[in-house]
Amino acid sequence: MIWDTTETLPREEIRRLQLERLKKVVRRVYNKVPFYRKQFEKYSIKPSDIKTLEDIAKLPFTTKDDLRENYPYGLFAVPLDKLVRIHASSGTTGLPTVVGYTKKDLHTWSDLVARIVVQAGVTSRDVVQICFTYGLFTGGFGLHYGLERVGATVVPASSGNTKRQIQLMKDFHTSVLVSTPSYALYIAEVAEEMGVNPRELGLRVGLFGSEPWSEAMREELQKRWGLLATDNYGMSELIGPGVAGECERQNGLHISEDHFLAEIINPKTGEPLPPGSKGELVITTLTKEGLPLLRYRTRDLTSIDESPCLCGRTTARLARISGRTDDMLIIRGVNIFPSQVEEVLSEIKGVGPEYLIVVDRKDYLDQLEIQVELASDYFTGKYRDLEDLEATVKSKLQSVLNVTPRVKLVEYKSLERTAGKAKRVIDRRKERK
Ligand code: DLL
Repeated sequence: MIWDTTETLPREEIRRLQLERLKKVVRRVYNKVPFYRKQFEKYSIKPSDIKTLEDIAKLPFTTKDDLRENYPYGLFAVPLDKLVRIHASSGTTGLPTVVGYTKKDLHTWSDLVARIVVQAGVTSRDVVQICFTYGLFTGGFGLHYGLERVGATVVPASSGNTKRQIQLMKDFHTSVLVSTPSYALYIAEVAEEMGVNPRELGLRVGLFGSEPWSEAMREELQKRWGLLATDNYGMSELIGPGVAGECERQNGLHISEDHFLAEIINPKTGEPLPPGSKGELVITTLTKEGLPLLRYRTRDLTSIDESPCLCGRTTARLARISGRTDDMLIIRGVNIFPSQVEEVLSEIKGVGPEYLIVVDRKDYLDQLEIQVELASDYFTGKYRDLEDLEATVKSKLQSVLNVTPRVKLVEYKSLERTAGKAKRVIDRRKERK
């Protein structure tokens, strides 16, 4: 099913709509947001300079630092009395990023989330358990209102208290799970510990997002739960969940292009890259009233595919997010992404999907340790086998990363699980300075 007819517009129509909306948002921020007015003056640009979609490259980028420097409300384009909701991102480094919504923004947001849940196959007959935190994080409330818009029966379970989550699934006949992919895996582990086979809980769709994951993790989730695991992408600054999501074909995340104009740039030079290239995703919000953003640098690495999808939607699709520019670790001068580690591990039998990268510095030299959990069914009882497995993991990681890591095999379930976004990296080098 398709939620909204704009999802199937011919591409020229989408581009026409985008240009009309781009011109409008550029004029609006110029008139309403002093920060943007100053930026335009600094770069000697006028709203009238935007005549085509390509002209967007004339505009300066907006960054997370710009939001922080204008904390909390400095970039808002409406007075506070027009805002009806505030959310904020956790702010692991420094001040949180604050975002605000007008009534119309909330309406749009619910519609955008409705699109992604419908394209994943959710209907009004589903009972949907939301295991995202309800609060300043956009995941809980974002999915909640979109699912209600579709008419699904929402169970606002929030995250944590995992045994209770499983009990709720059983009692309420939950058919759809909303969570981070790592939490979904953890719930399955806890269910198995309780003697419950997750497959017998009868869930049919998983709406997973908010953190990077891999195809191997998708397969694992589909196998453990017996559901269709779909990916969806979003970001608080842009609106929250609902920016892009997979359809049942699981072949890229459809971008709601009538509301977001997506570009891929070279993260080093800021140059726009041609369609299909991999680089940093930059998004301009086309319809947001409360906090419109021009060319927002997401720091997420992906590519865009404009070819038609078998589902009939014409919107361009994002490839799975493969990492963040700021996730990149530089170890002894070599660039390393956590997703590379995940990919290597997914190809080795005997180890599970959970890992932790620990970076430290000793005698001015970077040290890389990768802790890898054994798979749940790994048991031979022979020390020699463990040694062999460790050597295999080490040599495969070494050949892909071009750095020699110390590999530490750890017991199944010994790495920390979280109910939110998984933590894959501990970098102790900062403490050493
Ligand atoms: O995570 C919004 C969201 C909530 C999306 C629920 C999907 C579901 P933030 O907390 O602001 O917003 O974090 C945004 O999370 O820049 C990505 O790095 C990462 N991220 C979000 N979705 C995905 C995904 C929400 N599907 C940041 N795959 C983004 C990979 C994702 N990374």
